[in-house]
Amino acid sequence: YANLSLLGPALNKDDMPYCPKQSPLIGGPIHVTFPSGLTLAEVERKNPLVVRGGRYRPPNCEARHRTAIIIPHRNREHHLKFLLYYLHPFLQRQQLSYGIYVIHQAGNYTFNRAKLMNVGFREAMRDEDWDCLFFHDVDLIPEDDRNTYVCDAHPKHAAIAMDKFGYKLPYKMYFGGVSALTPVQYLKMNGFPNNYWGWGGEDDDIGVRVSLGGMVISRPSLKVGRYKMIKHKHDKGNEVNPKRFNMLAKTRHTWREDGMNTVEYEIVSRDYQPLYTNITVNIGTEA
Ligand code: UDH
Repeated sequence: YANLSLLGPALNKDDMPYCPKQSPLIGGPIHVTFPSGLTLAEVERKNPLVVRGGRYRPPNCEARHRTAIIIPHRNREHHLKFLLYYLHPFLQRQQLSYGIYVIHQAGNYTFNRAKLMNVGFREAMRDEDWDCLFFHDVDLIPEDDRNTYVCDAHPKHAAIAMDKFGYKLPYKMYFGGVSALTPVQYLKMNGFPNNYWGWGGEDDDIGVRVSLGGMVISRPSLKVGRYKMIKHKHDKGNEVNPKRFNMLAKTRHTWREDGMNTVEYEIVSRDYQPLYTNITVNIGTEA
């Protein structure tokens, strides 16, 4: 019998060809609805190739991009379920290697979205050398497959067209909802601010940091960067921050002293759920 080794080595992961530059699985607009009775078990069943901690690699090709999704979270399990329901298949159609991180603020103290993002950045980078991080509100569902979750040459604001703003950019410097930065871009602007407690201002501070870091905002087209927001009321524990305008006026003096270089926190737990890595963190209280 012929020596089987003459047929060459069996195909293993390292022999896989790179995925095509443009995924053939990408479609166009996504019709977003919120099916009642949806469960996380159902989402798991629909995503059999997602492994522990919400990680995925394309099965038949080597991904060209490694993207981490960072979701700041507290008390929005209902939204998280819908986001995971849409996001997993969406990222798989884009043939990305990806991981989803939910950064859960422990306790009942005032919410701090931007600081949770800094935690997410550090904790995700501990795991893997991600080449792009998507900072993603839990209640925003992408509505077009062509909104690729990869980074650009400059920090990207992906949620340019949200339904709640009539699918238009509300103002030129808006940087809220969903944004994407490479680790180098993130560190160039010293990450996000740690001192915005409560609702508002932090996203504008981040937008200002982009230009203070010597960069500009990159955006997809209005046609592609569309998002549907899951309707909700203001959360308890995330009251409007009355100091936000005063703080914003000072960003150019404070950004070097407050951000990724000063973030302090205590990990309460890191657990690997089937559809995401949950990091529960104590981020302290306002100074
Ligand atoms: N978040 C939580 N839990 C909270 C507060 C905020 O998980 O208690 C996260 C979540 O990812 C959310 C993000 O922080 O998507 C931003 O907070 P937000 O949704 O409150 O901010 P947004 O500006 O909504 O999207 C404002 C409230 C809308 C009230 C409109 C009433 N008509």
